[in-house]
Amino acid sequence: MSITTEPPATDTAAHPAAPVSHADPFSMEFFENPHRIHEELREAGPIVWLDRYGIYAVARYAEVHAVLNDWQTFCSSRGVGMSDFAREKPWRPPSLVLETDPPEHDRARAVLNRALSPAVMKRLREGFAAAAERKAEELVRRGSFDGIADLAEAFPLTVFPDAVGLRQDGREHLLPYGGLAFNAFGPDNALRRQALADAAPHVAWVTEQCQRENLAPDGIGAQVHAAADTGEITPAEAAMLVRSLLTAGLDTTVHGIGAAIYCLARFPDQWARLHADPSLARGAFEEAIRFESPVQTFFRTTTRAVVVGGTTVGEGQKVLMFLGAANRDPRRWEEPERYDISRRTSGHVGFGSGVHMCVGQLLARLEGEVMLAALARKVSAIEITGEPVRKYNNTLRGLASLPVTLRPAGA
Ligand code: Z7Z
Repeated sequence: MSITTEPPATDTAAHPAAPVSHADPFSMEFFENPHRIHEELREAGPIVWLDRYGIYAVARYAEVHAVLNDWQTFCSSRGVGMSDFAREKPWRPPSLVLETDPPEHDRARAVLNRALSPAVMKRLREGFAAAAERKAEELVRRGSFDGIADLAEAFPLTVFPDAVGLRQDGREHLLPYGGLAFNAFGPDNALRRQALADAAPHVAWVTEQCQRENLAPDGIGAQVHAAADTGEITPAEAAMLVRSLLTAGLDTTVHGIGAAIYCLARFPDQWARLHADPSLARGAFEEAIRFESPVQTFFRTTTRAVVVGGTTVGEGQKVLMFLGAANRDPRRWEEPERYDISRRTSGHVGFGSGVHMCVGQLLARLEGEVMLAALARKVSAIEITGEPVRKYNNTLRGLASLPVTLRPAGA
């Protein structure tokens, strides 16, 4: 491993500076096609200096994985966006689980782990599968539709807010709020500024829904609040953890399901395999997470000087991790550009890695699996019938629109 845990030598000449890249990974051009620059960044070296922003970046699997798994050196408590909370005021009160380090992190994490546990998934599965079945029937009936609005967004919106226990009205704030939070991790660019300029009504609604009295008594949100009854967390902390669910729980799964549909439409042989054996749905979803990496990037901040790939990185430096580049690093993956639903995907960093690894991954996988399985049983092929339109976000990679037509099974 090219990350040492030794303090760096005092002789800085012993550690050459990182190669420099002028790339802007938060530009529209980059969002259109990140893959070529991902390769350049991987090939440039184990760590690269992005001079446009004055930050370090890692794009190879080994370094991304190593940074994610060393929270002592690469902390989250100074923010996981470009902004350093030690220097700049965060746009909202920091998350108790995302933007903290152990031991504080672990207390919040334990509550969310329980609220999103395998036992909870077991309770949700039947209802989610039935909702997926109804959605698949509707889409087969329509034949042609938008794979993003009518499927990737529509399905999570029918199951996730109910599972959390949200009221019916106002749910239209959820996707804009998620979009805002994920844009806010980026630099002070037009995307981030616009998102913050439009934030107020979404922030107000989400904040209100986090209160215990606004959550159904049998939902995931109420379960988080129940942890306040034992004194494990305070009522105010419970509301903040519900905010985490609402921030990170919807846009991410929308992009995951969107990625899977986009992959399966571009690789018809893989749809054929899935149609022949719908039990491959979970693998098809997981491989789409690796292949598209809906969460493309986020940051850590160094707590001390550390040597990464031979370069000394000083204390208090932002390090950008390219999850999407790591998930297609040929040093780690065989034929990384191939979408293969039976690939052994374990170890991909699409859900992160280490102590902060996605706490909602079981819920995401449940949604992805049941939706893909329902479609796989009813549909023999899916065809892209119009130009896909990309959605621009500083963190999330996905489409705004994907016109598709389904061929019903047996037709
Ligand atoms: O706790 C939170 O509000 C929260 C927000 C965003 C938790 C996690 C995330 C997140 C998810 C960040 C995926 C980056 C990637």
